[in-house]
Parts: sequence; C-alpha cells; structure tokens
Amino acid sequence: THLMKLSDSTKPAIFMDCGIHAREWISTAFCQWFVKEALSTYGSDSQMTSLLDQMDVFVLPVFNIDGYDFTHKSNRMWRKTRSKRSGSSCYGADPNRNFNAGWCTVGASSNPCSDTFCGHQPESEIEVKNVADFIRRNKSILKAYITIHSYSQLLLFPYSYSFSLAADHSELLKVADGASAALRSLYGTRYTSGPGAATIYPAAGGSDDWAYDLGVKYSYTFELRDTGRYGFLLPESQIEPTCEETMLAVKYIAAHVQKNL
Ligand code: 0X9
Ligand code: ZN
Ligand code: ZN
Repeated sequence: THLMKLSDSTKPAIFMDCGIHAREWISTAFCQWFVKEALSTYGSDSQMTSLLDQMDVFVLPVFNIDGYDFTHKSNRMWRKTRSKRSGSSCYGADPNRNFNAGWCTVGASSNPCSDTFCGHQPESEIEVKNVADFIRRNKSILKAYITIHSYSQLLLFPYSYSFSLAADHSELLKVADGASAALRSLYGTRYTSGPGAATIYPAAGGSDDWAYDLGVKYSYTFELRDTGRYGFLLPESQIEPTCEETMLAVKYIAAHVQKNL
C-alpha cells in the first residue's frame, strides 16, 4: 500500500490494524466501520473531534489481503498468509507468530503446514515486514498500537511470549478494564482483560508484544464477538452492534492516550 501524507505538522499518532487473520471477518468490518464513524462524527462528536485534531490515526483495514481474499474464494476458515516457499507444499505463515518478539519460542509451530507456523524467520511474511517497517519508521510519533482479531471477547495486552508482567502492567490493565466497561455499557457484552499469556494462551511472535517492546506503550489486542456460538461465522445481524460497542472501547483507549500525551 502506498500512501502520502501532506501535512505541516507531525502529530502524535495511533496505529490500528484489522484482518491479521484471514477468517476473522468481523475484524475487517470494524476498521471499515471505524473510518466511516470517524469521518461522519468529526465535528459533531466532541471526543472524535478533539482526538482527530490532536492526533493522527493510521488504519490498516486489511492486513492479510491475500488470506482474506482466499477466505472468500476457496476456504472460509483460512487463517495465515498465502506465501509459497520451496521445500514445503503448504502455504503461508501465521502473521501473528511472525513478528520478532520471542519468535517461535512458545505457542507457535515450525511446521509450515501448521496454522500457527511462525515462518522461516521473523518478518519473512511481506505483510509483517511492511507493517514492522512502517511502525519502526514512525515509532517516535506512535503512542498506541491497536490490533483487531476475533473471537473470544477479550482485551489483551503484553506479554504473550512470556508470563512476565509488562513494565506498564498496572496502567495497561486499568485502561483495559475501563475500555471493557465502556464496551459493556452499550449492550452488556462482557469482555475479560489481561495480559495475553495468562488470559488466552502463551504465544510468541505477536504484533502487540513486538510493538510494545519497540516502545509503543499502549499496545492492545481485541478479540471481538462472540464467545464461540458462531465463532468466526458471526451473523450479519451482529456486525453493527459489535462495531458500535467496540468503538466505545477504542475511543476510551484513545482518550487515555490523548490525556497522557
Ligand atoms: O493467537 C492469536 O494470534 C490471537 N488469537 S486468535 O484467535 N485471533 O488467533 C491472540 C493474540 C494475542 N497476542 C499474542 N499472542 N501476542
Ligand atoms: Zn486472530
Ligand atoms: Zn455510530
């Protein structure tokens, strides 16, 4: 993706991506919703207006484009990228195991046919390399990294590659609990927040841990609806309510980041 930014200022920024995992369709729906909502409420919603006046928000709407396309055309349950490398007949690596954070030490597989294949080396996947390069290049302005997955209704933060607590653990937990409460206030959807390893499972090579260790303090992974009834096949009727409630949590995190600039 090529982009230009014409601006006389370098504002502090938030980076958000959706669709790291191909089959998590509610994730890509959310980034689209977020952009629509941001543009349509700027100027009327005081929080959105102040947020966009003070900060830039970089949105990567479909991180794993080839995988996403594959879920529409061939296999709805595909998770990984679609890269091909000689030496194996299997395609792709798990982009959320391919970042250079405790790479392939836990909760990841070195078998190219596994759904959690970590890749032949960190950042072997072009999608991961490009995002990592962008974040490295912009690290002085990036104040938050938010990545949207599904499903399980969790709000996770570092670490997942280890059970050690992040240096900012108590602040990250406090903000996550506040964001979960904001989310729940709309339709009563219950989220659990906590560090990845203890809350979902230990797994290395994730984007959240990598961004955090690079210095992006407010690093969060959302696991959107539901808790397993429909799983990745979340019905269309739940897209709008899921996006609306998730907006409240993302805005809560953004407000906290803004307050601490
Ligand atoms: O396993 C993952 O990558 C995420 N769960 S999912 O069901 N969407 O695949 C959780 C990621 C939590 N963070 C890290 N493992 N770093
Ligand atoms: Zn995922
Ligand atoms: Zn709305």
